[in-house]
Amino acid sequence: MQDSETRATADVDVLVVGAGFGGLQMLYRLRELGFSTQAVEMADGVGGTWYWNRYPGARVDVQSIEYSLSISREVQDEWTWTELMAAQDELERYVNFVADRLDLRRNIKFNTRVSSLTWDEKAAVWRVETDQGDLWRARFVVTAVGCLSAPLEPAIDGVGEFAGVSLYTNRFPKGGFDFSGKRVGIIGTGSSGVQATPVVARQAAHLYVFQRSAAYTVPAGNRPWAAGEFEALRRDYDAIRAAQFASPQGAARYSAIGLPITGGTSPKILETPMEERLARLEREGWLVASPYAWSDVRSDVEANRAAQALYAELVRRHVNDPQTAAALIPHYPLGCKRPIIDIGYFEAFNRENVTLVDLRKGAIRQVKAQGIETEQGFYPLDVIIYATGFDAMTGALNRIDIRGRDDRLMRDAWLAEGPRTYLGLMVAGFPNLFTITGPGSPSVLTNMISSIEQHGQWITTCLEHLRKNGLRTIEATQRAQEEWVTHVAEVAQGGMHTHRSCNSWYLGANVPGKVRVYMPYAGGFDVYRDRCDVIAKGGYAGFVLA
Ligand code: NA7
Repeated sequence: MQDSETRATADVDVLVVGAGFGGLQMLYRLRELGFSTQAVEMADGVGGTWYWNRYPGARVDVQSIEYSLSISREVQDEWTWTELMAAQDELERYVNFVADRLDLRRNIKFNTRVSSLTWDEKAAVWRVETDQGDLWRARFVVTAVGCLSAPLEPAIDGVGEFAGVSLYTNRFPKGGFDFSGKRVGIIGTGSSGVQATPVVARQAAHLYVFQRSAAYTVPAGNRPWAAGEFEALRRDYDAIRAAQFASPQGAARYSAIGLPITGGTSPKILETPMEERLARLEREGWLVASPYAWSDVRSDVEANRAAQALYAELVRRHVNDPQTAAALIPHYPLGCKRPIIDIGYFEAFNRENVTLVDLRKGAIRQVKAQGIETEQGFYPLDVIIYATGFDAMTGALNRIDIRGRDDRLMRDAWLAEGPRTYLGLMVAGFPNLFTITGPGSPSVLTNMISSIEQHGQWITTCLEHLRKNGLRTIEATQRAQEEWVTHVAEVAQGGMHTHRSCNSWYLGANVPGKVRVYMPYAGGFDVYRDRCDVIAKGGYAGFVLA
């Protein structure tokens, strides 16, 4: 008998890294097609994002009915969503239901982190090693590691010195935390901080919100279903899915920001007299401050400023204290960062027990045993919640030692130049390795589930093609990759999201030293999907199949 080092055959056809939505749907598709599979998951349960981010107020920003998998008719028919946009606990229950109903757990190894993936050129297999000492040999690897899954440790001095309780939104304790009677500080006002603030405010003795950049956030418009509403939608699932997969954002009924997209047909704000802008504000409320409410605000700096003024007006109308309201108004372009939707964020600042600490007036110096010291003074605290974000899009991949041809480490090139992929699906020099919602694909600019499923579908079709034709490897060509990287950069230009005054995690700007590259593909999910289909149907142009 040969040992695992010298065995010529692979242990599994496909190894899947991660058991969130992406990993689970991949496992299911592969198993249905008769591929042997193994998934490896860091957590002790399924769910990925919805396993880790169990902070108070965590909720999806797309309608649940579309933020759900279409892979199984049974799952679709048997699961009932209770409200328009599900909260974390419902999403976690759903993803567990999927894993059980489709009997996926038997192929998942939990509490295990993939530490390295090494391409064995001679045997044409990936050697997969984990922190638990496992070694698999897999013909193919599919990474389903998530785009916002590598926590960014707060770059603040003294974090470890705090004598109270430190909590992190991106790995919040199971069972929650009781903030009653506590002086709580929350650092970060991205989506996580904005969602957590009103919920923590209702419990805590006092909540201090430490804000470095103000957020563009609008009310989520979440609600329970009206009687019979969900059942009617469920009967219409086929049409909803079709519309979802054909749309530019992978969402049929609502955009990823929870607001209807009017986009190109909207008027130009700069051609709209002030009285009319304000009249629209009265009629439409926060919708008027969506980057899609006007056709010129996403590309024209002047127009963007005009829309910012409407947003500022809305903030002032919702926040009682004028100084707090002024501090809650962002100083960067609308549409630069990922839009946020909230439930009662601005109203939380009207509570007696909530204080906004505007770090633009004096930054955090350090965390001390008893609280947070800023340039404006000291804040004694019992609990600190860090809502400081992620090393987005590349972080989770770069934390694995991925060695391809010639022992090349994937992160070496990526750390120097930014991510380089072909279609966000494969990387030249790394054969038989697929990256679900990898950088260079629409991913975070879409309903994530649509993107995850589109990649899952494309990858399984590709694997079937290889099997049918007796082919062993597939690899992106260097040339196709370079052309794709150039194209991704081109379509990203011209909007507020790449404007020089914009710093977002899309650009890697939240991670010290990270190369400034706009990582997702901004050309539209529909356009991208067609392109992927054409490439597959045309015999995989830009790939070498051997
Ligand atoms: P985000 O959106 O990256 O937000 C992180 C927040 O933390 C943001 O307001 C940051 O301010 C702030 N931050 C980070 N480091 C610090 C320090 N050192 N001091 C003060 N403030 C800091 O992460 P989220 O978890 O909220 O959301 C991530 C995505 O998940 C979100 O877009 C949704 O798609 C779901 P900054 O803006 O950098 O000035």
